[in-house]
Amino acid sequence: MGKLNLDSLKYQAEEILDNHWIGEHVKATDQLYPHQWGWDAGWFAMGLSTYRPDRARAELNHLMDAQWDNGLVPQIVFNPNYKGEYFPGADRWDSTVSQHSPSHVRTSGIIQPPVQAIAAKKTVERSDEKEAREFLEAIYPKLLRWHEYLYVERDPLQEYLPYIRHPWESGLDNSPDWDPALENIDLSKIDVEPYQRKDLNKDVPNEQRPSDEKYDRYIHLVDTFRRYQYDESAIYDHTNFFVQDPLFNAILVKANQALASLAKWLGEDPRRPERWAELTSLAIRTKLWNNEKSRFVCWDIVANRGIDKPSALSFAPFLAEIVTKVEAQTMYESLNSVGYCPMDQREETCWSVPTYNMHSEEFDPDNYWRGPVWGYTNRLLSQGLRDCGYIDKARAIEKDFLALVNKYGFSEYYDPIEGCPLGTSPFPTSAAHVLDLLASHDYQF
Ligand code: 2M8
Repeated sequence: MGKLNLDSLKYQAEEILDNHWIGEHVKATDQLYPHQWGWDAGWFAMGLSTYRPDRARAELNHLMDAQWDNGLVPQIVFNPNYKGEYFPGADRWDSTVSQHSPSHVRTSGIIQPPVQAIAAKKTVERSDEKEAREFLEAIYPKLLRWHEYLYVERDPLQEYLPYIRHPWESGLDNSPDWDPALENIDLSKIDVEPYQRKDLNKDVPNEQRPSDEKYDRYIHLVDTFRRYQYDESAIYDHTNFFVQDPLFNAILVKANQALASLAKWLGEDPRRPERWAELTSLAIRTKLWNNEKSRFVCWDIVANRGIDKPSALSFAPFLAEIVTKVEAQTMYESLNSVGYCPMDQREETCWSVPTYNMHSEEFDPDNYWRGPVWGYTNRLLSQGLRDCGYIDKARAIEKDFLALVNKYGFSEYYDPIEGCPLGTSPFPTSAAHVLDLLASHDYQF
């Protein structure tokens, strides 16, 4: 690996975010995702806060301004200037059918992993005190309401493990983790209303995107949510994709901890988010740990069974230090094995972390979330490893991501064997990951 010029990476990353700044927020990408995305907004704020905390605050404010009055923070806030460029767009979602959606802006009717409180904490830490306070006083109640929505509307079993009801809510859209639960939807009995994908034949080869068969199921879910006017209990009665995801919930634990410390900073009572963090940690450990396989799994609520897949998502509980020392060591050994590119298998014969075990049948090095290395998962896992004391492994994962970006540019994702860039490029979220990473640690590569 050649020497990494970290100053140059920082400069390039800032330039990408600046070029995608459209006045109120970062456009997720020029072609493929021309709107504001919920969890990307959080990652953008983490990156922007390292050099333009004013923009980090604006990014989060723009997203939270589109919050529904039941607390839902949408996966997409649509920009009317790019109408027709993304599918499913504002018309297909038609958020106006919900009594809870905002009237001044159109959004989708699903969510994404709740990274925003974590982003708000970093933004506060990197802002001037006066501006931080003004920002936090306005955004804190909205963040609290967002987490409350997850526990009130998304946890009908009252297990403190909010569910996702669409694969897009996980952020890891077509991970093999969702395949068994998607099979609960019997396509032979459904006429999906006609649609035309907008993600194909653009700047990304079609084989790197999810299949048409997957899209039929995705769109069927969207249409059903709209038909039931985004009423959560009606959706619960009439659809059958409900999954408790360890990654989503580990992020929620971390976000609750961030919220609790923001509460203290403001002089508010931190006990609700603290309690949520404890109860969700406990629930992940008790319900989602598969003893036989020694790993965390997703839980399919409809089939009432674990979905045991060897994906990067199964290591997520590192993130919130949910594991015991013994479980952590077992997970570490698995994460540092040949299926996920171990530290001793270098240089450049593989890149960590593949999002799916490379020795599994379903592994695909080039297809979206079915194998490639992504900044989101690298960032989350390395943070978790650091928190659990696995510093060398964390640094190896961070170094791999920086080296991939250095060698191939700021791509959306990368082939874990060849290392080559995949998806769209430049990808602003990868730029944000790099900025936050460089601001968080001192490297001597
Ligand atoms: C991808 O997801 C969107 C749907 O949300 C899509 O494929 O159209 C995912 O990688 C997701 O994690 C990401 O937030 C989004 C925007 O970057 O793109």
